[in-house]
Amino acid sequence: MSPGFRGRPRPAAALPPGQYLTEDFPVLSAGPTPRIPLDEWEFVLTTEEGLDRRWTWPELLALPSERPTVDLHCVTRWSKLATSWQGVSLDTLLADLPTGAGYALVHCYGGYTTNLPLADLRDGRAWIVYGHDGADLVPEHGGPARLLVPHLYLWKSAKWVRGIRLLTEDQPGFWESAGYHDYGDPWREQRYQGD
Ligand SMILES: Nc1nc2c(c(=O)[nH]1)N[C@H]1C(S)=C(S)[C@@H](COP(=O)(O)O)O[C@H]1N2
Ligand SMILES: [Mo]
Repeated sequence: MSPGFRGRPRPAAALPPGQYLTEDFPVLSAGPTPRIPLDEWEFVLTTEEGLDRRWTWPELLALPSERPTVDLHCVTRWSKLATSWQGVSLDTLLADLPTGAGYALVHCYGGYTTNLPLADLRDGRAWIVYGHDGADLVPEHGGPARLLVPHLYLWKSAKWVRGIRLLTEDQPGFWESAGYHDYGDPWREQRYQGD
């Protein structure tokens, strides 16, 4: 048994350019961790016409959930592979919502925002997650619930998510206004504006 050998190595192609693997799960937050009592928690989708669709905490938990296992890629260059989550697909939340919007601006308890095209929230690529590794999602990592959109850099996976506003025009969020890339595809290494 050679030291340090643990099973089959993953192919290098599993990591986007400029990323390294980490086993632990760093916490990156731009401000203090908000604590949201579950009886006050709500998630609101707002269309470009101003139509609201709201879920309380028990209503969110009552929706069909999925258990995605996904790789995370942070713009600070760490990647963590095969992380497991539980939550509700955005396809479920967006179903039958009348919208022609092309963009989404995600809002959080605490004030953080991030933007992405609405299409990137569809087709089984984004979830509102409340479970991680078989337990409730801890506050430091975004509990009670966060957005998980793992095909983009992790700053798009908004912690303590409160709502998503659908927009006809793109509007930059917190890091996007500070020089980070508007889209943030790790495989194309879209870290900063102009990449
Ligand atoms: N509300 C909120 N969401 C956020 C952030 C934040 O500061 N506030 N940081 C983002 C950044 S830059 C990263 S890398 C990830 C970090 O998630 P983690 O702390 O669970 O590793 O959360 C993202 N979501
Ligand atoms: Mo980040």
